[in-house]
Amino acid sequence: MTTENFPDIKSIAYEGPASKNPLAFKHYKPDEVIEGKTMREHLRFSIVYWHTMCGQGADMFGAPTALRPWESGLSGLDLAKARVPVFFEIAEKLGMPYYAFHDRDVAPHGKTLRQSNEYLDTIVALLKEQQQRTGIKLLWGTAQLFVHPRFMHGAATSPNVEVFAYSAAQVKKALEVTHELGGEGYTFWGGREGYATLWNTDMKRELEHLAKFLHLAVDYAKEIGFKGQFYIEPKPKEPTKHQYDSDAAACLNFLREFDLLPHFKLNLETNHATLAGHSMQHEMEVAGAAGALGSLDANTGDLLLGWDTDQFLTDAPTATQMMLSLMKYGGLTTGGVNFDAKVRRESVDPEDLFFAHIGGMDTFARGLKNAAAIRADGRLSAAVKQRYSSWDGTLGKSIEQGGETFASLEKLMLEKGEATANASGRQEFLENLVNDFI
Ligand code: XLS
Ligand code: NI
Ligand code: NI
Repeated sequence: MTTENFPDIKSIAYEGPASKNPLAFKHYKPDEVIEGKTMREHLRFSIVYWHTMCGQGADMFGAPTALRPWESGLSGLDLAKARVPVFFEIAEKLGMPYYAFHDRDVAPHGKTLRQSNEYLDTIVALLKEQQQRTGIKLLWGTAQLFVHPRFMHGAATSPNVEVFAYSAAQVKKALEVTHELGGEGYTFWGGREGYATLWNTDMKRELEHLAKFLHLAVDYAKEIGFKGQFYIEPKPKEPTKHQYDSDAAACLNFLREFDLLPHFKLNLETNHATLAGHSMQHEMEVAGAAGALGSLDANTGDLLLGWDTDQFLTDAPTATQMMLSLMKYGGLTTGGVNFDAKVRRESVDPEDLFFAHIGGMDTFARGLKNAAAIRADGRLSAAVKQRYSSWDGTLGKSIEQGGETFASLEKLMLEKGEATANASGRQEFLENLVNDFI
């Protein structure tokens, strides 16, 4: 690196819970071993290009606010080039093992598809150099199929067949560059794959087109030897009023219906879960039970604002729930804890990017430690096991193994006359137990 953009900020170190240094980790100690793996290996933190480098603090009522001295006077490809070393300096100082990007956040839109591809190639060469210099790896790549006006009616679900074709070409290229950069995954978030009104929408046809599109992507990945994990990222609404990938259950149903489940896992986002009227814990349990828990977009919404505010998660109880579900289903293998999160519009200074990520990383580190302690204690899982213990007897086993019919169960209950009395669910007892670890 020739010039440092943050000369006053050194690599962020672990100083422990008593530290008063805002540029230090209080909980994230990358080499600390928990349940046989280091924290670094458990959490597989990832920083995103779009919010970190492209987030300018604009909202639908207001202009950009962010102060980004490295951008001054630059635009287009020059701006794109200038952002690359800044991004990697931030990522490296935070000790991020991974990053993620959309094609059009790293490189600008060209006048034609060919020119866009050339711009992308130019930047990918720089990303590659930085990956080699720092050892930071690509968690996943993706194509931005939602900002440009051509995607106003959707990309793969557009009624305009040439937009489908354009989207295919764009994803083809995005897969190629993800592969070239050694990306460990590729994400589909259906930015505009949904509808604004059903009066103009053939939903069945749109869903079939979306499935066709994903199959073409799977085929092309095979063709070029890309072995990374494919993810689909649920979100219920915004920008469309109904997104087809609305929540984990809807995504799983769609993937199953169209024979895509063997090729996809879910990339779950905390803020999307709550927009869907679920907790993140719920979404993780749905995906985990289906063997499809792939990766996490780690952020949070504001309960008093009903949209995707993409804030950094600083709530230890939520992080604890998330890490408990994650560990229950075997932890992260290909995915990561990906900070799809942005600083607030009022947090205008470059160093706010550091405070934000440090807080997020510490919060997940706390969640991890809390979850490991709850697991070591064992009372929570023992209580769940106990709650189902009637199923471990002769009758339960026989039903689970297919040994009973309605008639045999009727016979049994006519003889008994009434089911055994129910035991307490102990909700408050268990809430108190969990709280003892937070
Ligand atoms: C938007 C999504 C998006 C995806 C990547 O709400 O979270 O950022 O993660 O396209
Ligand atoms: Ni996301
Ligand atoms: Ni989001």
